[in-house]
Amino acid sequence: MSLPQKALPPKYFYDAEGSRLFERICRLPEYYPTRAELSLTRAHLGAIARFAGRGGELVEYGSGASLKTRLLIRALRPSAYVPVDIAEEALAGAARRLAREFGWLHIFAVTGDFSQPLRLPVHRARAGRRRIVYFPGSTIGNLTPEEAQAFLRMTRGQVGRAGAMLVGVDLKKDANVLHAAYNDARGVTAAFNLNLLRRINRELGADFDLRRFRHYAFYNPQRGRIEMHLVSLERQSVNLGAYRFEFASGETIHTENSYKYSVEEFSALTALAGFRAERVWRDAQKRFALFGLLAA
Ligand code: AVJ
Repeated sequence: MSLPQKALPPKYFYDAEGSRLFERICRLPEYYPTRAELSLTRAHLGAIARFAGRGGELVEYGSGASLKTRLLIRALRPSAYVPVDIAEEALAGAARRLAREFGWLHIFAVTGDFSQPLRLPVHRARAGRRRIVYFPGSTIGNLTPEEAQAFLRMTRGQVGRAGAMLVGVDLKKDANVLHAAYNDARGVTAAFNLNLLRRINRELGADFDLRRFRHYAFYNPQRGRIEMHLVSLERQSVNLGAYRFEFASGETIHTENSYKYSVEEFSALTALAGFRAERVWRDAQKRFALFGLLAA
């Protein structure tokens, strides 16, 4: 917040209310990624299961217990399922529901920030169990390509030589389609963005006036990313603990990037991280891709 371009990391969106708002985003008609990923997962489930192998240890970063996770658990029959998420409540609820639905499944939920090297519980029942890291939802799009490369490299270390990774990636497409997805008619994305300020007010005792900030999202074609900002509607100052932040009229807080890749771009990125993009599955409209990565 002290930098010339004020910015907040998107991982802080996901308090209980933010997690609920995100679930609503996923059901919006304009927000195609969730449905596109679900549809490609359904369409290619058999091939995905053959690629990942059955009976391994399935680690999932982010994204709670969605429909596509259930499909995968049913198809892979993993020996253990390790969901990792920063949103504690959402994670606990999801793990409970999965435990009820899949009585045979060993679940080890880990509350944590997977952008940092994380220690995963050691419970591999037998040596030789393969570890599969599942990173769906295009969450990797929140990272810059440099950060994404470092993250993939870290994950490459976690899965080892015999392991694999499944990564969901949102693809480059008509900027108007992208624009609509992050500027929905019902204003749910706007509420999701503004909720970050409400959270800072509540948890850090700041005095952001939400009526004086507006959601602004656009596609930046040079960078290949959606940028979300909160625009100050007037000149104002905000108190946050011992700090005081001045805003010029029109000045923004950059709250999120959502990178979009071509298949070639993302394949090249994985190669720089020690992976090989062995398989790429896409939905019928080629909006979204699931990459099956093996150690190079
Ligand atoms: C959860 C990061 C994949 O970038 O599309 C949705 C978050 N932000 N609408 C995305 C988000 C605004 C989402 N990810």
